[in-house]
Amino acid sequence: MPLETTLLIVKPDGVQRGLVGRILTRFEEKGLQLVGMKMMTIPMALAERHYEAHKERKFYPGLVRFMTSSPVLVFAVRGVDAISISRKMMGATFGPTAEAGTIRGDFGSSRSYNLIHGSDSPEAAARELSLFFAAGEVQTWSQASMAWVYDASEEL
Ligand code: IDP
Ligand code: MG
Repeated sequence: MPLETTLLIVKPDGVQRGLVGRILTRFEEKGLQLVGMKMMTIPMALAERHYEAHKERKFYPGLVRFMTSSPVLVFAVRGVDAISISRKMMGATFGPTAEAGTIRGDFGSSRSYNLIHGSDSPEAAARELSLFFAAGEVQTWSQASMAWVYDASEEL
């Protein structure tokens, strides 16, 4: 399984509801390494590019309006299989039907205000990381606890 870096965003509803800490904590607790973080109000043009795959969908204008309406917390985590692990931790797209135990399942009750974005493939992760982080902003650092997160003798 590959070592991956993925792009996550605590959406405006997560920031407004004071859930940033609790959401970030879940990723730290899982053993994913924090490698980038910034608070920002997403400019309209960036939100449009980020979600351009959904441009033809009915919900697209509302989605772009929502994502630019208030600050977000953009962060990046790294780990073995980080993309699919993060997606599992987020839960299914809609709060009301997301599994309990996931971020959306535990905190979300809306189809559009669903607290968190996460890249859904290696290609999306590369694209989104470069949209939100300039070269050098994503860190490479040695974290002592990783010796106890991964079993070095284990076949990955
Ligand atoms: P994802 O965030 O789980 O990857 P996508 O299908 O990529 O889900 O949709 C992107 C975002 O657009 C969702 O997280 C949600 O905020 C919003 N969205 C998706 N489908 C709908 C919908 O049917 N109604 C309203 N908003 C939607
Ligand atoms: Mg998506």
